[in-house]
Amino acid sequence: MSKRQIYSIKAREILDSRGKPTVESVVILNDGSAGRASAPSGASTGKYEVPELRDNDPTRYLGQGTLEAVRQVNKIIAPALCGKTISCQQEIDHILLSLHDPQNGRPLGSNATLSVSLACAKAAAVSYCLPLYRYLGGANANTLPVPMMNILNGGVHADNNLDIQEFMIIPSSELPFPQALEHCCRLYQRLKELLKEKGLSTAVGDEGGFAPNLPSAEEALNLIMQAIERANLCPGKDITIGIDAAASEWVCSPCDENSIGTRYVLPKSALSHTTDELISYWEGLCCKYPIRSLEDPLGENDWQGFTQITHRLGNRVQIVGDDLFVTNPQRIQDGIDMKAANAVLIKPNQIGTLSQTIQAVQLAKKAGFRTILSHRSGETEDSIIADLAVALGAEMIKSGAPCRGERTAKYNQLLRIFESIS
Ligand code: 2PG
Ligand code: MG
Repeated sequence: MSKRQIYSIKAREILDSRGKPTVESVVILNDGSAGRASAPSGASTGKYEVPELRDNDPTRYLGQGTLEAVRQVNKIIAPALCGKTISCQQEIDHILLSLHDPQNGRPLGSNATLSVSLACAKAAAVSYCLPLYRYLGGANANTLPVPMMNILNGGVHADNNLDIQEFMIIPSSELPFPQALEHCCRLYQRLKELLKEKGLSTAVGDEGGFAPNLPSAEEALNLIMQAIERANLCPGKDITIGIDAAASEWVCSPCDENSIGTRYVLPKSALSHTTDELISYWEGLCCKYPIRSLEDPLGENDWQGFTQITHRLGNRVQIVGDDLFVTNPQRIQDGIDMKAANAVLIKPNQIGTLSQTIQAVQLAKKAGFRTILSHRSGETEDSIIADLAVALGAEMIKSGAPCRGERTAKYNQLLRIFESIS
């Protein structure tokens, strides 16, 4: 019996930041080392994500319970993985992917597989007496990601009238992480001040950004510009802006045969655009404001639109595929071949295991795409994406506003990592 073999795996149902259940798994090794990890959960979920498993039992948590996923961990995963060597992450993940639920013959839920996959990596790091970012990243993992902070929320993350899901601020990549963080926090507080002065709501959305009702996206951007100046920061230099449109939520139908692409109808404002019109709209906004990053500016099936917008704006704006790629190496490869973006959002729960997440990052990096480790709108206090961002050398991290403990947990972990590598 080796000390680095898996001794036990146990899951439980816990709550995420929206008060919905999710899965937490604990992996214990023969040497007593333990790793605990949980699965986050999205709201603007991409169609091609590996599905999470929900109970659909209306008598518990309005059907959102995760006891079935807990059962999958305890009854299917644990027997298959106990006795395996913890440092063989790829083999562990390969087994996780090959398992099927005998009750329905289907692959396991991503909330079951991911929580175990991540908990295994954490247990291994403990056993080797290394911080997780060092265990996974080796000696070269010494660069911290630039935060992209979502300070104004809309779309399905807030009950206001903004169709764009996220307005983010991006500090200069020249700054050490703590200073970059300070710039973002200062700006966030200045924005709050400004909203109060204007009699606008300072209530926050799911990711901690403010969620006021505003007449238009331009008005949201104008407020951010004012807040940048109030924070004594220079727009375009100290701070640039990122947008996540989450435009898969806007897709209405494919256009008729005389027009190219997809028809988009923005659910809150009822504005309607073709692919071409939407691209021109983004181009106009990028000319008017210091926008450096555009995530999901088009829907998850609009590959041609993505190729077109990358061709038009890609030399000055980061075009990020989230729902388009769903952290899936095959879809990322398609995107590379089609030049459909120049950056990839990386969300481990979209694909379900750590090894596939690592593969997705490596593939993107090899093609010169930027990588952004990302939280989900439904999060837990697990800060693993901070360690993953450093371990995998991701250029950026997206973890919401500097508000709400499940968001700041990731930024705080990066402060700890910064201290230990400085
Ligand atoms: C996104 C994410 C995180 P959700 O679209 O990028 O901000 O949202 O987790 O709801 O998919
Ligand atoms: Mg997104």
